[in-house]
Amino acid sequence: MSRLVVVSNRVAPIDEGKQAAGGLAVAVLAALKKTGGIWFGWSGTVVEEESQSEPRRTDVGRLTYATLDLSRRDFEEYYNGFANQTLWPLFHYRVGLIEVSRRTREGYKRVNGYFAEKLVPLLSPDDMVWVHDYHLIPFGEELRQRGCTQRMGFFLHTPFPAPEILVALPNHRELIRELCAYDLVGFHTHVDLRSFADYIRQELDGEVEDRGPEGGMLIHAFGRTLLARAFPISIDTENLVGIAETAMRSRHTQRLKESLVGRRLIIGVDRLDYSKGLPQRFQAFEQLLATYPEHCNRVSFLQVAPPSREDVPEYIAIKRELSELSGRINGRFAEFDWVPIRYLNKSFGRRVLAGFYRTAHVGLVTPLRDGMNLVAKEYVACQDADDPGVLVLSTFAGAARELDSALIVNPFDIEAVADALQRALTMPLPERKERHAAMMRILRSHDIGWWRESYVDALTRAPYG
Ligand code: GDG
Repeated sequence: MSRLVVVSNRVAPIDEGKQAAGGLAVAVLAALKKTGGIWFGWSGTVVEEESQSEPRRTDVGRLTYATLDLSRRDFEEYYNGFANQTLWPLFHYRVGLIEVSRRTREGYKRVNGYFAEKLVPLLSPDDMVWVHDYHLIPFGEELRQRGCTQRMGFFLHTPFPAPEILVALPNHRELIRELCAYDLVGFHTHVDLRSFADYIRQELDGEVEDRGPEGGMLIHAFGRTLLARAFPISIDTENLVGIAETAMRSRHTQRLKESLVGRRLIIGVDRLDYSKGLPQRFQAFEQLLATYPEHCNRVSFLQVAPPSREDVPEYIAIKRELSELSGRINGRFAEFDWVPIRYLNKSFGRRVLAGFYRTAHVGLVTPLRDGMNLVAKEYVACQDADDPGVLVLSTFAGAARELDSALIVNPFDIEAVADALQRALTMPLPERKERHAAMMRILRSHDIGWWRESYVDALTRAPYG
């Protein structure tokens, strides 16, 4: 079996251990352990001098972690700049937020070139290279320009926007040419895949051969042939079911339960990001209390929102907005013995979170756009099958394509989300069980192992030309 080389912006810190690692890190590690290989990317460290050092290597069994530091300039232009102020908002349909600058685009290219330069000496001819996410779109082309002929795949963790959105990016054609340097391009959903195929047809006059729902689409563009396919990412379902059961005995879960004194709980868990629809979610909860006052002093809303990308102005702004909003709503409805919104800017361990999910009667997941949204899947997996909570899920999360037994909402329609909350809080047990069972069937058949294996299998079959 060929060795796997995984390239991602961040390499999950080795000493964080399994507990702290997110779903993706677990999937990547499992794939790497199977085949042996390298996990290559940024160390997470920013240094003052120019980035030119050699990768730092750590061997753990058959697995090598190889990481590079970024200079302050590279961090600003590549990471904060083009990746997070241009591509992230663009791919999440927020054209009004995109920063357009030649400087950051060049910084993005430069860092991808620098990373590729440093990976080349570590590669063997038979390796398979699997590149992750929007930070590293040009990486494959940079490797090819350096003579690499290995099989190369890319997986996009964000949505892929409709062509009408993508063309707002100057040099969008160049970005898609870079994407077409891979042999395999994976998306979360068929909606993303269709947007990519539409771009190829409309903007490039390229050819698209549809091979059916599981077969993906063969793309002929820029003189190359590649396979584009949907691979909906998932969670380690069975493992999480087990964790959630034992988490009910943990001290944190007990404390949460005691603090509710019989009240019901709605939970949201998201990185603090404007794509997650948090202001609209807070307003929907406010609307619930205003329209259905019987829930006052009877329901609490716990929102866990660890800060992220704190150097980017839009993230500073959303943080301020949410503090003000939660303060105002709490001021309007709170009683001396009840605070409606418990808004927390910090993170918790996976086990603690699993206990919180299981305690909550409603999981409220309302992004304005999301590639997949793993929280939705985690919430469902953590429920007690005999008395499950209800998932309220945005139609604009990739997860809504699979979890169609959730209460699907339009997150912009605040009154409708409030009504869905009301329906969730009053849903009879048989309906809750039926919806939960339907979603669990999907999460069991399509777990993170399925995702990893189907992607690696498709990459093994490359090239497609
Ligand atoms: C990107 C795409 C796509 C959150 N708070 C804590 C915590 N988390 C964990 C969750 C979940 C993960 O972080 C977040 O994953 P999401 O999928 O919900 O969202 P993004 O971070 O935006 O991820 C997304 C994903 O990539 C995978 O492809 O689904 O669409 O945007 O696992 O549980 N984990 C812990 N403490 C926290 O406080 N331990």
